Amino acid sequence: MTWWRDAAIYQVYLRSFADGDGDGVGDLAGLESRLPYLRDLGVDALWLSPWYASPMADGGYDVADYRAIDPSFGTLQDAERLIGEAHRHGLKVIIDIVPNHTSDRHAWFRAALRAGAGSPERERFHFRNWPNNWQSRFGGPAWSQVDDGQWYLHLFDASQPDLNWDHPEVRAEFVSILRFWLERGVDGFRIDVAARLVKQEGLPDKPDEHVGLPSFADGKPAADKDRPEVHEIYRDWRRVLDSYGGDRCFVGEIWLDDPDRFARYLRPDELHTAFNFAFLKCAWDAGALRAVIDRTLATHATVSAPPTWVLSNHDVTRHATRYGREDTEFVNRLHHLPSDLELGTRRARAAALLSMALPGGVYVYQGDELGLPEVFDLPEEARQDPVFRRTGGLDLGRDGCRVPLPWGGEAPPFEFGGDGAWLPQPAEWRELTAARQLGDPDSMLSLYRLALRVRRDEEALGDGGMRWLESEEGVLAFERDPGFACVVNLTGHGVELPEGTPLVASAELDVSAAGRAELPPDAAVWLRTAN
Ligand code: ISL
Repeated sequence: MTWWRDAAIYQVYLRSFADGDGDGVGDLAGLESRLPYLRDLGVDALWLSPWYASPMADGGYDVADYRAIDPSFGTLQDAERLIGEAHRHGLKVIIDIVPNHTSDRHAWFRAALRAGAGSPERERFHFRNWPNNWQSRFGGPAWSQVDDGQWYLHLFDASQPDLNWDHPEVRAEFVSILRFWLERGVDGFRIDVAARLVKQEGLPDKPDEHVGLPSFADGKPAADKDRPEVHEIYRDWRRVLDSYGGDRCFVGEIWLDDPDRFARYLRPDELHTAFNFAFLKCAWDAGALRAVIDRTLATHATVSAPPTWVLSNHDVTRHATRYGREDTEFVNRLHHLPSDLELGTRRARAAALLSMALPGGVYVYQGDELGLPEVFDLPEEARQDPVFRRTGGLDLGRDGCRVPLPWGGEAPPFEFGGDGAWLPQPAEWRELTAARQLGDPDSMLSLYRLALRVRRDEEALGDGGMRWLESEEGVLAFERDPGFACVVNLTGHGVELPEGTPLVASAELDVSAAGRAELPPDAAVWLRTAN
C-alpha cells in the first residue's frame, strides 16, 4: 500500500518549531536537530509550511522566490540536507506550494509595477482600471491601487497579488517549480488554497449576498473559487509528479462544503488526498461527530482517495481550547474564548484517539501532541497575522495558534532557542514542555507516542473500512477489522465497555468488582476485541 493512504502527517510550522541559530525564529537547523523527536513520536511524514524566500507578511504564504529558502530558515543546501536527513529518520517530506498568489516582492510583480498599464508584465496578475466588489479573505476589499491608478486583485493580503492562471507563463512556471523540488527529493506537495487559482472570465461582481466579511463557512463555488478550469492544472501537475516515480502525493487545501465538488479533485489523474476540515467546524457532540464521519466516509466511497482527519492547523483556534467550551462550533476568533482547559485537554486526548482510529490519513499540527492551548493574550505589537491588522483587531487572527513550541526548561523561551521567541510563550507552558511530558507516562505526549506506535503496528488501523457498533446515545463506538474497536464517551457519565483488552486509553479506566471496565466521560479507548 502507498504510504500516504494511511499516513500520520505532522505539520511543521517552521518559524515556531525550533530555533537552531538563536534569533528567536524557528529554522531548518532547529528542525533537523529535532528529527529524532519526530521519529520517536511515530509520525510517518512531515508537511512543512512554506520555507521559501518571503517578506513574511503572511508567515511565508507570500512567496518572493519559489526556488530559494528564506534566509531566516537557512539555505537551499540546508533544505536539501533536511530532506535527506528526514528520509534517514524514516520520515517523508511534503512541502507547501503557494500557487494562487505571490508576494508583492516577487520579481514578476516588481516587473509588473515598473512596466506599467497595458504591459505584458501586468498580464501575469489581475490588473484592471477599476476594482470589482470582491472582498479579501482577510477582510477589506480584494483590490489595491498602484501609483499609475490601476488596481490589482488580491484574495488575501494586499502584499499577496493573485496570479493570472489563464496565462501560459504562469502555468509553465509552476511546472518548473514542481520539477525543481521533485529533483531535490520531496515526497509531495500541499497545495495552498487549491480551489481558487482560476477566476471567472471578466472577474464579474459577486451577488450581494456573497459579499461581506470573510467566512470560513462559505463553501460554495463562486467567481473566485472552484472554477472548472482549475482541474486542468492538477491534471498537468499530476503528469509531472508521476513522471518522477516513487510514491509521491498531492494534498489539496480545499475548503468546499459540497462533497461532490470536493470529490472532483480526488481523482487518479488529479490530487491524491485533500484535508478534511469537517472536524474543525464540529462541536464536541456525539451526533455531530458521527454525522461528520458518515458524511466523510460516504464522500470517499465514491473516489479512490482515502479520507483524512484534521483537528487543528496553523489557521484555526487550537482544539484543546475549542473543546473546552460547550459551543465548539467553528471558531470565530473574534473574541477571547473563555475555555475550561482541563475539560478541553481531556477531550483533546479523546479526540486524538478518535482521529487516529478512523480510516485514512491523520494530521497532527505541531504542539497538538503537547496539548498546547490557543494563546489569546499576545501583546498587540507582537501580533503579526495580517488578519488582525486588516480587520482592525476585530478578529484576533491566527498568531495564537502559532506560538513557538516549549521544548524544555522552566521559563520562556523553553529551549525553543535564543533569548526570546518571536511570539511570547505563556509562563504556564512550563507544565507543557516536551521534556517534562516525556518523563510523564500520563502526559499528552506519552499518549500520542503510544497511540501512534500502536496505530503503525496495528494492521486494522490502515485505510480499510469501519463499522459502527451498537451503543447508547452519546457514545461513539466502531470496529475496524480485524478485532479492533474504538469507543469514545461523550455522555456525562461512565459507560461500560464492550468486552476486549484495552490497548490505549485517554483516561484511566474504572474497573468494577465484576471485572468490566468503565470508560469515564470525555474519554476514548482502543480495544482488542474478541473476533
Ligand atoms: O477562503 C477560505 C474559506 O473559504 C479560507 O479558508 C482560505 O482557504 C484559507 O484561509 C487559506 O489558507 C491558506 O492560504 C492563506 C494562508 O494565509 C493560510 O495560512 C493558508 O493555510 C493564504 O496563502
